[in-house]
Amino acid sequence: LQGQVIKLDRGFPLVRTEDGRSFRCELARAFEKSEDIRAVIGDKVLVLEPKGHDKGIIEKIEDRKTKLVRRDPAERTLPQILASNFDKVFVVHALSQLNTKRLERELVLAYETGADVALILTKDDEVEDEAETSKLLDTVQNILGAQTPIYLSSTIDATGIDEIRAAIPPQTLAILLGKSGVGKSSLINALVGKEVCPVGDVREADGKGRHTTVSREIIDIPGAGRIVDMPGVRGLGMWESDAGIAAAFPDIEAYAQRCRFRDCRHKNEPGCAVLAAVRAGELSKERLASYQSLKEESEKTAERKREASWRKEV
Ligand SMILES: Nc1nc2c(ncn2[C@@H]2O[C@H](COP(=O)(O)OP(=O)(O)O)[C@@H](O)[C@H]2O)c(=O)[nH]1
Ligand SMILES: [Mg+2]
Ligand SMILES: [Zn+2]
Repeated sequence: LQGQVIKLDRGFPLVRTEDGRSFRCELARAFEKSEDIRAVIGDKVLVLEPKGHDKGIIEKIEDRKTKLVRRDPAERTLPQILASNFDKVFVVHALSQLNTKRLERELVLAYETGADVALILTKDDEVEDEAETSKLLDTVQNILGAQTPIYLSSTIDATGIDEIRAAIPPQTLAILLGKSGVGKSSLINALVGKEVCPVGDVREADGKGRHTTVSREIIDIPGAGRIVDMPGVRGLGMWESDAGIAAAFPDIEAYAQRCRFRDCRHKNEPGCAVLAAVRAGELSKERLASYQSLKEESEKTAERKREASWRKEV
């Protein structure tokens, strides 16, 4: 049977099969021999249902069409896949607590997945001053580039909920990526129209509260597609993300085309078009600094990976 991993918690992965049933499945023995293979949320799988066995068996994990990858927080030379086969990534921030550094990083990871990317700014109701809202939108627009849609939302007065639902058409899967406390669970509840996710207390969420669940589940939105929250994504360490960085900083990549040296690092090289853009006031110093530090992080990962594979060969 073909199926998809729709829930991950402490138990075995829950798989929904094409005939509409859901049951727990374990990975076939063969996987144990190969290195670190896990089923992740969204994985398309082939399962067997052996007679007299209380679980199904995942025989095969299909190639992942899209995937969200971060550096494994425990093992710095390994990537960790958090979700797969989604069509859209919603990066979620609270309008009132915009964190541009974090936004830049999340955008890189989101673009790197190859899926469509959009931004949701929640808690619109908390910013009452319209001038303040448009100032924040300006800031965000400068980070985002023109292609990425922005949705303002509030679960208090239902702002943006219908628009976001419409952006998740039937048969598609969207994932939410954002810090704990920004309102992801509330948003899912609003999209579904009833309480399907527990909503956390802000103080608990931004403190060391371990009460938020570690489970991930794909939720059906009536009349639309499906959605999954990525809770517990605390550290978003960069895995190699050159494509994501290029997509998140198209302005800088465009200037860099005109640098005199192809391997220009935009630090102090002569004929650097990126630094010229900063001097001309076309590009902010802060944005260039973000670009450079993300780039360095991505390169460091690549280096560590090379070192690790060297060690393996020796
Ligand atoms: N004012 C306001 N508060 C919200 C909104 N959405 C969520 N919250 C609050 O923000 C806190 C965290 O919400 P939750 O959905 O659990 O965030 P999550 O950790 O990202 O899933 C809760 O106290 C919610 O009541 C909103 O649109 N407006
Ligand atoms: Mg939540
Ligand atoms: Zn340069």
